[in-house]
Amino acid sequence: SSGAAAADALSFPADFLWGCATASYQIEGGVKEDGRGETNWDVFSHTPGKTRDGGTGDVACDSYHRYKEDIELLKALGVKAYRFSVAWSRIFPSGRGKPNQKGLDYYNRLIDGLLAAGIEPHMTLFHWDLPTGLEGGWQSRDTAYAFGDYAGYMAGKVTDRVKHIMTVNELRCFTDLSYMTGGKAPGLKLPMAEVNQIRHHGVLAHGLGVQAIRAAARAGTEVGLADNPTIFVPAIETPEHIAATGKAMREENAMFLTAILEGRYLESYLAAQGKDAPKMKAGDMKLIGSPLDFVSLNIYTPNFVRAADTASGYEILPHLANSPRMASPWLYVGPEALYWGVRTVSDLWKPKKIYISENGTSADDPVAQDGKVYDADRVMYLRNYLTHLQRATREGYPIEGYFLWSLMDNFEWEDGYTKLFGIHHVDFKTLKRTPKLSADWYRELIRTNRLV
Ligand code: PNW
Repeated sequence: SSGAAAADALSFPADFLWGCATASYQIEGGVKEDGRGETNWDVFSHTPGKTRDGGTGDVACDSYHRYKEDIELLKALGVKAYRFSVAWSRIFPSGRGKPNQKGLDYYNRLIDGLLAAGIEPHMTLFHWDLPTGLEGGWQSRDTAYAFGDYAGYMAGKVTDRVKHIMTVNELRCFTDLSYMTGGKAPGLKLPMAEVNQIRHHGVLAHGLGVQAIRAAARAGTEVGLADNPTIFVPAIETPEHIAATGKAMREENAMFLTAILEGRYLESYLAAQGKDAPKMKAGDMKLIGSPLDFVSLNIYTPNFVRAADTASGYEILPHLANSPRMASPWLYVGPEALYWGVRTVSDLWKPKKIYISENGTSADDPVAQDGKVYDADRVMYLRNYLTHLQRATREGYPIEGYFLWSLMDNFEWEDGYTKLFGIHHVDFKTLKRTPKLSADWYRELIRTNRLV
């Protein structure tokens, strides 16, 4: 793992953990089955105009019924690990109260199936599908406590078999993009005082979750989170721009990852928010800063930064209309993001272990005559990004593994089914899964443990 010398200039460390990632609402379907409760995304996706072409997760990839096929896909790829998320409302239909055994049974079947196939389950507890029974959603501090209770319950039930638990996925997405800019459920555009409070409830939920998991888990359980800090890349790889990159990383993520890894809010963040700064209770920051066993990063897009004579000491260079990007408008191409994401997090906060919990791309490649998708552009994207991750392993950064987003085409939130990230094509009429060219490429990468 960390720092192990590579066999040659293109190899990954021998025990590097290759995986694929998915999330409950994006793949499961079965939204009314076995007592699952309603979530914010059920409501949002059924509200006209909120998702592209009115897409919903009602059926999605039907993994609630086809999880055995998903495990077969994973086996055929040769991955060692699978990152999936638990639908909170299958376990506690209204977010708290009496647990629903049938919901838990589904995840037990999935976990046992993965283990039988020799695949490590890496479980995320919250990937945005919030039970609507939790009135007020993330606006309510109570939601953070409900999350802690749910996290502790799950840890008690699964840590005999699940050794890696992530509390939440992508703080910025379920706070800012949901309550400030409003593209994601529940689609609100609130004033900053409320947004900052929601951010605080998000990081507090994570901290309460960590504590509850530690209290309930078997020995040997590793706890972390999957976050998507804004990733910075030095405009030029010189000491001054590298220093500016670290500053930007810390400052621009002050309300999320910096708060979690330092157990405090930076003065600069609190000062900038002024009267809109979050209201805290005694002990909150200690909970938020609960020590972690690993940090997982979802990395897609770079932001180039230069040292500058500004108050902060840096300037973030804007993305341009013709900057290279993939099928999703926000997905700018910058393979260096994978290296610099790992390096800045490692240099700033020295976590014991780092994982890439998501990386991948949308692409528009059509189904060819022979029924296969030849997504050479996705292969190009992955090969380039992984070249830079391999550099991080070579230089001894504690990067343990990589989860490709995503195992298969799925419900891409407000983009519905118009932006597809899978390395397996899913025919959403028949639900048949077919490996794309990128799946063949990933299988070969895993087999050789070497860039191909
Ligand atoms: C992540 N952005 O979302 C999520 O964790 C996945 O559920 C999702 O399917 C995947 O990436 C692809 O989108 C993001 O605007 C959504 O920068 C938007 C952004 C980043 C990540």
